[in-house]
Amino acid sequence: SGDSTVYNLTFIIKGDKVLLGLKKRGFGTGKWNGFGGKLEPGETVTDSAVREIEEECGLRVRPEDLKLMGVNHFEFLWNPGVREVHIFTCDKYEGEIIESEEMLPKWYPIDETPRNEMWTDDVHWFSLLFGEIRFRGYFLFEEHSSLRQYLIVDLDQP
Ligand code: 6U4
Ligand code: NA
Ligand code: NA
Repeated sequence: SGDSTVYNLTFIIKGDKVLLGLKKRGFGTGKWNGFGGKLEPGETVTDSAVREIEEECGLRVRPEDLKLMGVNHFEFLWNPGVREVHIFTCDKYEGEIIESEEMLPKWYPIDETPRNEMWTDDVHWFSLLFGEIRFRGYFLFEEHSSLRQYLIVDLDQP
């Protein structure tokens, strides 16, 4: 949509564990999150996700194995523009997990993720990923760690 910046964000899943990365630089430093980033010119959102996963944790995935679970729109009161984040899960991958300059990867049990060290919005949609419930979200931040308002629409509820 119009003037939004598009990002991808992927959570690698193995059984009851999820691979998170501790962000070591840039936007969201010090937070645990999935792997991802901004689209480069000419990339599709899935091509970009494949590239970011390999850059940030060393794993190779195929675009057709990425499952789109949600699309979130984020706005910050102090900053114009909208961030549109396409959120994927993936349970097929190859290669060895490696620490990158940007991320320190670590497996967490799905119900023991470090919520206080993740983005404030994640608590509102994270569990939907594992119930395989697709969603759309809107989040308005008034400070880096506080939400003014949010809305999540669940697309798979009967
Ligand atoms: P550079 O350094 O320009 O290459 P790039 O890797 O393209 O950066 P980066 O690392 O800033 O992008 O990407 C931010 C990542 O954080 C993306 O995967 C999107 C994700 N993200 C942004 N806002 C988020 C939020 N509120 N909650 C969340 N993830 C968010 O869980
Ligand atoms: Na990134
Ligand atoms: Na990037």
